[in-house]
Amino acid sequence: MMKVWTRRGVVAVGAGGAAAAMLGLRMPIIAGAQPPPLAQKDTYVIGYPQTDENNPWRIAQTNSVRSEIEARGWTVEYRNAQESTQQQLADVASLIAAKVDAIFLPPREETPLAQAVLQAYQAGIPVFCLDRNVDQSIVQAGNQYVCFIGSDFYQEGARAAEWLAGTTGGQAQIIELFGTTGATAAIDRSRGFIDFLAGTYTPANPDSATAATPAPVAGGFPGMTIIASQTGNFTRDEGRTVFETLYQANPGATAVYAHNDEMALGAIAALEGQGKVPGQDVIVVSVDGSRDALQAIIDGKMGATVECSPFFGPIACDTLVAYAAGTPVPTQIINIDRFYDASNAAEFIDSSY
Ligand code: GYE
Repeated sequence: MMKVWTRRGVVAVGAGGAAAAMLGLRMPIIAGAQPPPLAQKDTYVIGYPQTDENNPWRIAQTNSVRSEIEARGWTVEYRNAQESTQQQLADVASLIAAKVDAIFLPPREETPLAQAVLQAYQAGIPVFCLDRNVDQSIVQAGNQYVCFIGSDFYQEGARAAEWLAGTTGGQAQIIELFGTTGATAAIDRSRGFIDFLAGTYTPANPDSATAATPAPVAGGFPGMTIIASQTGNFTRDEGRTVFETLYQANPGATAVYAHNDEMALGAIAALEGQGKVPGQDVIVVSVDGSRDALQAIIDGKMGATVECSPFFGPIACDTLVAYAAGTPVPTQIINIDRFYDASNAAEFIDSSY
């Protein structure tokens, strides 16, 4: 879906809306708002408030964004919130105060960071949301910020469920390792997985439709049950400790669905620590496509992982240049991702991160 901007400039937020934003309340979308314009320049200062650097996916994302910005002779104002939503809010505030030209924002949690997007909008700084999105009941792409660039997480969840249903013949007792609570990637990966198993998954996004998009299965998979679900915060350590506890309480589990590879690798370590054979006693499926995950697939410990590309640098910078030139930019730009299992992990491991 394309959205064309007419450069009508920024529509002011009413006093009531600003007060509501300060109180952290949800506020209605400002109809007819336009993202702040961006001048065409030879060089830009880009604010990049990263969520954390605690896993290979994040490090790969930062390297991609930073190296692309620097290759163009632009400047990056980098911040690292170290997994704190409060810190990321403060980081965006500091980038607004520094009057950067634009912000590439990977929002840690979608609702709190919507307020940060609103503040950038009020300050006249265009925001491009990378990899995670913000709460659309507070701000919207094409209105208060330029666009969302990232994967279709809902589809990722469905693809993981489809593979698991096929591999287990529709019979599984599943432990779900949830990503960061409040993060788009976690919320939608969970929904897509649950909906596919329930038979209610319907491809939601025409922009990510490919031959690999799971077809809805009428009636779903009644033999597949999520017996426990808890956040492991997208990290390997928490994935391991949380899985240990959940598996002790649910020794009949036959599968793990982790919202990212790091937590899946933590679960694999926990299984091995308990004398179990991951890939046989318990089937593991996750999302990302990191090097360690592809190696675990080659080793037979992980069954499959849905790719979620972290390489945002070129697409983010190209989109910014198009926006500055007044070229129509889609309000969402969806990455088309691969799927890795035993059939292709060896082929792609060298290009992984
Ligand atoms: O899957 C995970 C990271 O938001 C898509 O965040 C991203 C996710 C990614 O920490 O590994």
